[in-house]
Amino acid sequence: MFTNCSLGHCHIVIAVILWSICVDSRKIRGISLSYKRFYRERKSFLCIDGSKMIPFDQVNDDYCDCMDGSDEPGTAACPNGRFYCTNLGYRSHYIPSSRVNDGICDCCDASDEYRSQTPCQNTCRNLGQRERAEVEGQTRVLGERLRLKQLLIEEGVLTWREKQAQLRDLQRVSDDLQTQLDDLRKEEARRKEEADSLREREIGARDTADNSPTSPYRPESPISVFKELDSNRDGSITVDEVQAKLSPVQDEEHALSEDEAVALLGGAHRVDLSRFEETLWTSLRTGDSVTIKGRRGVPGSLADEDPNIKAAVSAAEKAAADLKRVEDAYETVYMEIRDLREKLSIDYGSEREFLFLHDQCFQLKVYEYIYELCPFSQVTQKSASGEVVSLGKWGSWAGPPENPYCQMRYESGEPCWQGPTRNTMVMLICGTETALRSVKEPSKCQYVMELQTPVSCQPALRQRGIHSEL
Ligand code: MAN
Repeated sequence: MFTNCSLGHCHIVIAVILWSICVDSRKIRGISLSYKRFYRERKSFLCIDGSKMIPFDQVNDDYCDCMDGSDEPGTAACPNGRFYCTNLGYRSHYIPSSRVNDGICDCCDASDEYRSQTPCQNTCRNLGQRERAEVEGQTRVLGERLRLKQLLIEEGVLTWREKQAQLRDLQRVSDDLQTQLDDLRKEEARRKEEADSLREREIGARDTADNSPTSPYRPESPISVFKELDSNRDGSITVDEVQAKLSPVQDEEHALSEDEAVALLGGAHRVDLSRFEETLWTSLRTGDSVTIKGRRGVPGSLADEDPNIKAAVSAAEKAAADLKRVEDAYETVYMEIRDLREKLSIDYGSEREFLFLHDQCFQLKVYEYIYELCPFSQVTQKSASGEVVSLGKWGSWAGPPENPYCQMRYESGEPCWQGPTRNTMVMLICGTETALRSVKEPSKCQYVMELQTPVSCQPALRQRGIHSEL
């Protein structure tokens, strides 16, 4: 370029180049687009803080004139100056102007080292591309997580609806059972009444039978029983005869002891008919302590003989068995309803996202413990010996007011030895899978868990602004 020029011409050309570099470096370096309006080439420059007016050629002249450093944006002259890296293709930012031409590349567009020996490369494009690819990757992952979140919400809502329907059905079943139960209770009362009146009738019939030798339902008389027990026909009943012929009502196999036999004979070892009627006969008639071996029913009762009484007794027994069966069934259903109600009455807040967590438990082994989190229910810690300790029962959502659903509190667990009651805070974090990720015990018996789930992902990924153009 200079080969053909005269020395005078060369001087002029060099001077023009140096001047243009100088003007260039003074006017535009280190200033953002929005600040350009303060640096219009006029005769004078007003420091941006308004403190001083200086001739424009003192801007970027490597001498600090303004208190706020605004006259030297492109040089290191002012201690508080700042240099704007435009970084086209990546992110713009300011650096302290002391770093201008310090031999270190700070701006990716190399603009801060315009007069240094360090050969800085413009790497903004590459950096921008890399970051954009990274953000795109993150956006893709987030998109996938949000899709999963949607599926889980739908699944949860579906389950919730099913449970509601189940609850309504169970309510109907329970109402029906209640009606049945009421009917059965009435029936039972009726049968009891009937049994009582049958009993009365039995007593009446016995009295009649006693007075009428022709009655078809004549009950056994004390004489006939006396004769039956008096095996050797010596006109008295002895302890041996009692032990041989009688047994306890509850256990026919069991023999009566001598003392028991003596007690039945009113303290005697032998009784005649009249003593028999006052002692053993009375015991046999009540039928609740001893009976004649191999004999059904109470001696002297009509129950074994009168078909009406027999029918009444077995009807009453059947009614009682039916009642018991229905009552058991009712109890089971009632418990089911109660459990379901309890679960459904859990306050999920306005968020239905978390319904799918219902009825699920998550485990994580940390050192010797296996921790288990059953959301909306409880947290436990199982030690190597198999002992299970409660780390808290579901309490409430505990996140900050702007996002209460990012933390769960489980409280009132097992009391800690010489310490507080065990409590657990569960932090919900965004991730592809739903799993327990960590358990810590930052202070004694106070636990912190991380539950990862797509349901905690939020649509807005906070992206740092990358611009490809000014
Ligand atoms: C058990 C565990 C621990 C807890 C101690 C406190 O070993 O529940 O997590 O720190 O008790 O005594």
